[in-house]
Amino acid sequence: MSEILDKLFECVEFGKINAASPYPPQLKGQDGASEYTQKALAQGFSPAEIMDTALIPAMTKVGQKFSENKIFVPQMLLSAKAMNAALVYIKPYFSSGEIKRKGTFIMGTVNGDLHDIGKNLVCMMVEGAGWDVIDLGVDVGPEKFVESLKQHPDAYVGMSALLTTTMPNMKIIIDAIREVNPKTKIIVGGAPVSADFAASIGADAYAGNPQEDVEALERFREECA
Ligand code: B12
Repeated sequence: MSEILDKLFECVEFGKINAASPYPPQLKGQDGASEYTQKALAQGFSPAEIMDTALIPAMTKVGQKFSENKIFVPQMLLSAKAMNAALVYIKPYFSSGEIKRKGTFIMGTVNGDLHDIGKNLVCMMVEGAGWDVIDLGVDVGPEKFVESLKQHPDAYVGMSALLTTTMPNMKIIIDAIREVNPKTKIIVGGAPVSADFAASIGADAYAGNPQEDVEALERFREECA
């Protein structure tokens, strides 16, 4: 890999957003993901090459480190921010069709629940892994999920719940989705949710963290190919 893409990988892995950002201390005063992405494009690297050899592998590594408790929420948030700073320059190529998205992921925190920190992390990591993400926000009931699925019938769905009192709403939403689109793959997550609970409400997968979510989406994509 070229030095510039190595540097971009490092910026995303360690959460160096741009030249002005003081974090992480070992990269203080150096360019960040924003500058390196612009430089890489100016030097003729294709957006797809930048995504596939620097940005996505860096986010995959971040996801793995988070799964293994080697880094924690603040570090992952900074990495996701660095990724987003890079994506600002890459996104125009998604809309032009030069880069293909892997698919669409519709995500929301279920009705009655306002916790969105985990959901936002999942959205950022999934977007960083090359998916189009539709974030429906918090307090999302069955109607909104179904409406979004009507607009994106091939999308995969993710739901988050942080309250034991809102976990049952996941089943109501799944039942509503199955009525209109029985084949939609649905992933559930959130601190009180477990694999057993996911199975009991008819979800297709449980994922404990954003990395597992990305892996489940990749599995579903391969199954559908
Ligand atoms: C921050 C917080 C709040 C904030 C939320 C701010 C926000 N914008 O989200 C505020 C102050 C608003 C809040 C309010 C309340 N909260 Co609160 N809150 C928390 C707290 C401290 C942290 C949650 C958090 O953000 N964690 C960090 C994120 C990164 O972790 P996470 O959400 O679990 O997400 C990770 C995974 O679960 C996973 N994930 C999450 N969603 C999904 C989805 C998918 C598809 C996948 C694959 C993965 C995934 O990925 C993330 C990264 O690994 C927790 C305690 C705790 N330690 O968890 C209590 C907690 C969740 N809250 C609790 C309660 C009771 C409430 C209130 C009812 C309090 C009250 N009496 O008003 C209200 C409810 C408001 C409502 N209707 O939702 C209880 C829930 C208890 C229970 N058994 O249900 C907890 C556990 C605190 C406690 N110990 O009592 N809360």
